[in-house]
Amino acid sequence: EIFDLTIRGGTIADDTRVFEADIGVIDGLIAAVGPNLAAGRRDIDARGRLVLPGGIDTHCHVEQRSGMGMMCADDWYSASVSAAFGGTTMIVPFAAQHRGMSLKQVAHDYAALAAEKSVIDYSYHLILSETDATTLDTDLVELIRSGITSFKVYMTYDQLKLDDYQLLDVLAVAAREQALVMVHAENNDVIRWVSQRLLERGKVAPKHHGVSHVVLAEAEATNRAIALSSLLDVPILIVHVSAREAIGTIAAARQMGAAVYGETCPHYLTLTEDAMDAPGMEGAKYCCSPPLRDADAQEALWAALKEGVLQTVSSDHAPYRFDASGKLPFGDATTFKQMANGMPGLELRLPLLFSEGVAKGRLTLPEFVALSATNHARMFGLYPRKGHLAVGADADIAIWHAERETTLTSAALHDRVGYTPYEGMTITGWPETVINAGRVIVEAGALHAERGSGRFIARTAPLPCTAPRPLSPRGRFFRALADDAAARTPAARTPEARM
Ligand code: DUC
Ligand code: ZN
Ligand code: ZN
Ligand code: ZN
Repeated sequence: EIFDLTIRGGTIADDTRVFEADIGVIDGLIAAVGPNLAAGRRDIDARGRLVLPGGIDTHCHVEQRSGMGMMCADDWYSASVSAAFGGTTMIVPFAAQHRGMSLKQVAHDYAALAAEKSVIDYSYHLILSETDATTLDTDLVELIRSGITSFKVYMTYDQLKLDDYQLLDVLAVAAREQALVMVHAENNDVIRWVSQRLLERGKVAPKHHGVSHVVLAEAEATNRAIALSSLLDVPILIVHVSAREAIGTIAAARQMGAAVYGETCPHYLTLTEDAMDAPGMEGAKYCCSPPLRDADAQEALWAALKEGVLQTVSSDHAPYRFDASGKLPFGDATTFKQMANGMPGLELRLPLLFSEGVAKGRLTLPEFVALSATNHARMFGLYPRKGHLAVGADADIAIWHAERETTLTSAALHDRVGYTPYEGMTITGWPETVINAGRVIVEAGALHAERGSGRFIARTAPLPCTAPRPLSPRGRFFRALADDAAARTPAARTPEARM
């Protein structure tokens, strides 16, 4: 059979090795990997280029309202286009349940937006803010079984946070249904207490965001999340890890055999807290939660990626504009408590990780591939369909020019945020040609993909939830208690049950 597409002469990397070969694509799938493949209907000359799996971004906010009620500037169209230009061929953002909303309806509505607009393959996670019986026992179970096999919970933000009782309820469902729980781990009361005192003293500038989201708040909540998950011996992923202390806690738990995983983001690896000191309101551009830390934290993060303590690098793209719609709802009078939290970074996730990681010798190419694609696929139920370049996998491929230098400007990006935290920075390496399911979607700086042409990918059980490992006796005991019919009555889920 004739290949639809042959990629010829490139240097291929997957998460274990680097080798020279051609790739042949038929009907959106990789049909052959080897030397001297036959010509395709179309040939791409990849000599002198790197041929890598397309990136998978499993933490980004798209067409979503934040805990504070702000709407993202990017919808599924602009976000997916921006991702594609940065070498990412699949995104997994969040369908967010706010209090009082039906989880099923939230997921249904979000799926419709994605289907109409995404130019690349996609799935989504859920954000849970309610733990009533309908949410947990009906809607969540149904959604997990339909391929939405992961969800996020918050330990902070008054409008989203779950208390420890609720977290245990949620973890029990995840254990039963083999879903991966992503945890935003920060201690809400520590942040509230410090913030209140700063505000009372007139300390309202952006940099005080960093003061209030103190490392101890992240470290404490990380430790508590791990303790709760250990009670049921259920896997969790701590998202956006920023602090050395949190890394230490995760590493220690893993050492003890706990199924605890960690994610970090490019901004924690490349920027420091000083950015929030910029004059006037400029610092608001750099306010995210957890906040940027110091050079010592960065060093710990790079080491944790290298050592496998953290498994994924996601963008945590939080597209809020530097205007009244996001960062500055009250103009220059906006306090650090009123700004939208988060930074844009969907398009630059991989270029930054490549430049700061691979080009600077901190990461090998296989490590880069694992952190940008393979581990995302494994951890979120997409492997072996996605995340590697092997026969039978989806032809999701980014062809990189490893030496190309680019000076970053917001104007050259494809999101709708209007600024980039990396303005003026020069990076090395760029994904010039991007292929999703055999379609060349980005080439020579131009988009060749229709709105709505991306496909929903139903996910299987995440690897952390299925990897054969003996449950701890404690986990077995408390899981049995959670599975007990009495523990699953609607009444047991009400606050009155909390005696
Ligand atoms: N948490 C996120 O995951 N993203 C943006 C802001 C936040 O607090
Ligand atoms: Zn064909
Ligand atoms: Zn978060
Ligand atoms: Zn996020």
